[in-house]
Amino acid sequence: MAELIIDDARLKPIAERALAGERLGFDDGIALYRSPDLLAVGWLANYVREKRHGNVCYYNINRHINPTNVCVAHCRLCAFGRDLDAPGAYTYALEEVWQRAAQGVAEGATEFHIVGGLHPDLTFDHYLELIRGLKQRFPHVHLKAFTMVEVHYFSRIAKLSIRDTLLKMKEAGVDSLPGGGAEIFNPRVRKIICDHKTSGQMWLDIARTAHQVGLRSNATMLYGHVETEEERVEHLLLLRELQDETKGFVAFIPLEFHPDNTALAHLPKPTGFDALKNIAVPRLLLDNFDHIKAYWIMLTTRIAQIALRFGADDIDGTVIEEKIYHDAGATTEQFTPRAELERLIRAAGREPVERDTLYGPVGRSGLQSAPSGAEGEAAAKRSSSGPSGTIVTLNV
Ligand code: V47
Repeated sequence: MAELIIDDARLKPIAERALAGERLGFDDGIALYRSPDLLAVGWLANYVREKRHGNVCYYNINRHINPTNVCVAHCRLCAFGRDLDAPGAYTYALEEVWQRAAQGVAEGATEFHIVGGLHPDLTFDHYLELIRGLKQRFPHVHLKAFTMVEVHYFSRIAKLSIRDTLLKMKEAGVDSLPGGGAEIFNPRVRKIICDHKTSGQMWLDIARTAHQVGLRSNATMLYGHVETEEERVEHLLLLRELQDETKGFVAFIPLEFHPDNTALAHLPKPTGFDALKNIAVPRLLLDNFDHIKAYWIMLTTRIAQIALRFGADDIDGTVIEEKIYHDAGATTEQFTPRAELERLIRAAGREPVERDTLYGPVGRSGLQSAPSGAEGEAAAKRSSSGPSGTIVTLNV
């Protein structure tokens, strides 16, 4: 019998509803964020996580490819984007993209994660050629390519509707979309951290259209800069509302803000407490999202590992050559080999399962397949540390 001891009396009614599987609301989200009782919040999130996924923790073998860092958006939150003629600006020729992809395949990648800057001169056709070239050379690799912000930009430069832009991307070989560019949807925050970028409403509209044309996507939230708790909860509930409508989101990834080398470098860095809260609270509010990722690149592998007991069921992938966070001062490695990801997962008492981008099984010898649907539920029930019963004790 598992026991939850709550130090913060305000959490008790929320705990009871979370344990009963009831949907939590705006005020609950605020109370969870404001509560200093991190262990109780994390315990609840872990309960929900184990109910869905048992002891399994997912990871994938992927390769990030950032075709250009030239960007016209000039977001204050970003250390990656450069002007065309600025020192450090780069744009890969298509051959270079394909070479990097071939290296990823040699290392076993099942996914290419492709995002880049909004380049003033590259055409939409160039990006379509990049995708076609990848699909032709590596037909078995899932192409998770271009954020809603890039889709918006492509639609403007190609003078196409969002729907037609997405359809052309799909036809060229894009399989799904990553979750970046969401930041915080609230316009007050966007004005400070990414003025001129696709609005929050537009991001959601593009995600809806992507899901409608059969392209699933991830969703993110960038926390730890100028946003309030209310703005975080609002962001999460907007995602939940859209997920109710489309069921198109695959995973949610909380992204911790890294201020170094950005125009917001004066802001204090988010803390470990923030990191775990921003895994746990989304797990509790996003009751219609299957997966919460602890993105080790920005959390560090140490915090990402702990997050596997605070609501996360996925530690992302091997990554290989991450640029966006490393330009913003991330001190993590750019690559974590499969054996090390598995070691971290096992050391947290979880069972590593390699997945593909959409959480399907990856058939490699010696590796388990990712359980899904009824199979996943059965795995959760079998799990030794799955939630077995609960006593809620108020310790005040
Ligand atoms: O959109 C940019 C963020 C995102 C900074 O879908 C920054 O599986 C912190 O979206 N500090 C890109 N964050 C990363 C991303 C992502 C990562 C992992 C997995 C998936 C997925 C998506 O990174 C950007 C922006 O929100 N970002 N600059 C910075 N200085």
